[in-house]
Amino acid sequence: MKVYTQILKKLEKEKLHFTLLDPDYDSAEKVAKMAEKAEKVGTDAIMVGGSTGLSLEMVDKVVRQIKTRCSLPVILFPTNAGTLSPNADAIFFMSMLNSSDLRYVIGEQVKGAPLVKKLGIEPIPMAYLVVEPGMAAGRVGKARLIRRKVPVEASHFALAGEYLGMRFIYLEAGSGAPEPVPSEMIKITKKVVSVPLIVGGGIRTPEQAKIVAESGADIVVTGTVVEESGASSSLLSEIIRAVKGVNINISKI
Ligand code: 1GP
Repeated sequence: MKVYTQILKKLEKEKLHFTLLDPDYDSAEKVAKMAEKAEKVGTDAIMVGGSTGLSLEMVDKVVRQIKTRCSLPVILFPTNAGTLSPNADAIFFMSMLNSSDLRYVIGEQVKGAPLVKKLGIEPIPMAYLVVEPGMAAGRVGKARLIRRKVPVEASHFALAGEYLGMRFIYLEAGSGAPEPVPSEMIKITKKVVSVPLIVGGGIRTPEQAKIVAESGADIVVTGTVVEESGASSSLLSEIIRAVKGVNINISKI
């Protein structure tokens, strides 16, 4: 079954949690062990990506290692067309709609599309929207950051993404952001879009994960918390429990 179909099927039953792993972190073996732990505590997919300093070799090595230890779908979360591992199950074929640089809106996508076809990786179209503070993703992608105080901006971008045919909308505060995407922004965005909403960046506690899910995120992404907690997976386990404890209909009421 295609990764996209698997995700939609799971979303009929519960909210999901994806773990983002940065191939730049230490060794491929270590990253693969994190994926293994994340799977054990109930994460639903592994995303592989990072904003800076990645090579195809690093990404591919990490993807291959992860596949030996973990049976979850591995989805590429790329910054550019140069890091497309043929061993990944799928790729978030994303456009940063609020970038001021065409390269991140359509340039890298034009370079990457023939490669994705040739390698046979499943592309999952996604609108990627970077919210203040944006962190490295905002800087590298030259984002015109969506202002935290103007939540409606996010919903307009999201709706445009949906009308352009994107299958997912990703609201991103940036990896390591001091705070997650504001709750009000998630609520307003969820109200207008009908495709699944992914929210990530700055989620470090089960309480924050719960608020993000209750506000309307269908999929919650955490990265830093997994990398920082190293050997311990109890915090991740609590975060996942908090996400899955939120009723899928809560934001439809
Ligand atoms: C970044 O949203 C992800 O793209 C994860 O962010 O590292 O802050 O969890 P964190």
